[in-house]
Amino acid sequence: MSYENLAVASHNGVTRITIDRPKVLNALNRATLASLDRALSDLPEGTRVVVLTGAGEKSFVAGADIAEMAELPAPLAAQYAGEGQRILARLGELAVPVIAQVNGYALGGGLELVLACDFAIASDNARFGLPEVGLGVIPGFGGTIRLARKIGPAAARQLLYTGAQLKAEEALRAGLVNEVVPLAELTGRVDAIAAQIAKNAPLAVASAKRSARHAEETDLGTALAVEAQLFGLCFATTDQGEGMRAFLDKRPAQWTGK
Ligand code: DAK
Repeated sequence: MSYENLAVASHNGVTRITIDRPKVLNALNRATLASLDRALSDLPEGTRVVVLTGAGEKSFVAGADIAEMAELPAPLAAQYAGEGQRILARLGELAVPVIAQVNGYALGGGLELVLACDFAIASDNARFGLPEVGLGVIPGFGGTIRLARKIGPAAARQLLYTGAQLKAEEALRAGLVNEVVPLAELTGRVDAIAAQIAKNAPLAVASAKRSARHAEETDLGTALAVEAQLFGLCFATTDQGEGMRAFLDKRPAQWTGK
C-alpha cells in the first residue's frame, strides 16, 4: 500500500507510520491527513503497536501546512478543524497503543498529534510548542484541550498564549514526554518499548488502553465501573487461561489474541 506523504512499514507487529514531507519539516497538509486516515484504516494484519514519527532528523511535524492554511476560506476552517480532530481521535480509538516518536520539532498540529497518541518518547533535539496565536489563529486539532489535560491548565495556557517552545528536557519535566534519548538512539528505544508491549496479551493491552482512555474522560466512579467490566471481560478470553497457566507452568505464554 502506498500513500501520499506517508511511509508505512511493519515489522514484528510494530507498524511505523512516518510523515514524509521533510522539505517542509513534515507540515501536515490535507493530503497528508487524508493519507494518515487511510493508513489507520489499512493497518497491516498482526499490528500490535503503532509508532508515529516524522521523516528526517530535524522535525516530527512542524504544524499544519501554513501555505495551505493561508488560502483557507473562513467557512471551510471549522470543517477542516473538525476533520483533523476526527482523524486524531482515531489514534485513541485504535485497539493498539500508539507511540509518538518525536524526532525534532513538534509544533502546532504536530504537538496536537503527539497529544493524541498514548505517550511520547523524544529525541534530545525535540521542541514543543503551539505557535498558532502568532499566525492569527488558535490550535484547531484539540491542542487547547489536550495540552491542559496532559501538563495542567496553567502551564498549558502559558504555552498557548505565548507560543513559546519547550526543549525536550523541559517537556520531560512537564510530563509531556515519557523519556528523552539522543536522536541516534530514538528508533531503537521506541522499538524496545514497542516490543515489550507486543509481548503481552493483545486483548488485555487493548482493554488496558480502553480503560485508561475512558478514565481521562469521566468521573472516578464511572471509570472504576468500566475498569471492572473490562477486567471481567478478560476472563472470557482464551488468553487469560493461557497467560495464567503459562505462569504456573513456568513457560512463555502463547497468545492467540482470543
Ligand atoms: N507549514 C508550511 N511550511 C513549513 C512549515 C509549516 N508549518 N514549517 C516549516 N515549513 C517550511 C518552511 O517554509 C521552509 O520552506 P522553504 O523556505 O525551504 O521553501 C522549510 O519548511 C524549512 O523551514 P525553515 O527554513 O523555516 O527552517 P528553520 O530551521 O529556520 O526553522 C521552524 C524551523 C520549525 C522553527 C520554522 O520552520 C517554523 O517556525 N515553522 C512554522 C512552525 C509553525 O508555526 N507551526 C504551526 C503551524 S499552525 C486549524 C486547524 C489546525 C491548526 C490551526 C487551525 N483550523 C482549521 C482553524 C493548526 C495550526 C498550526 O499547526
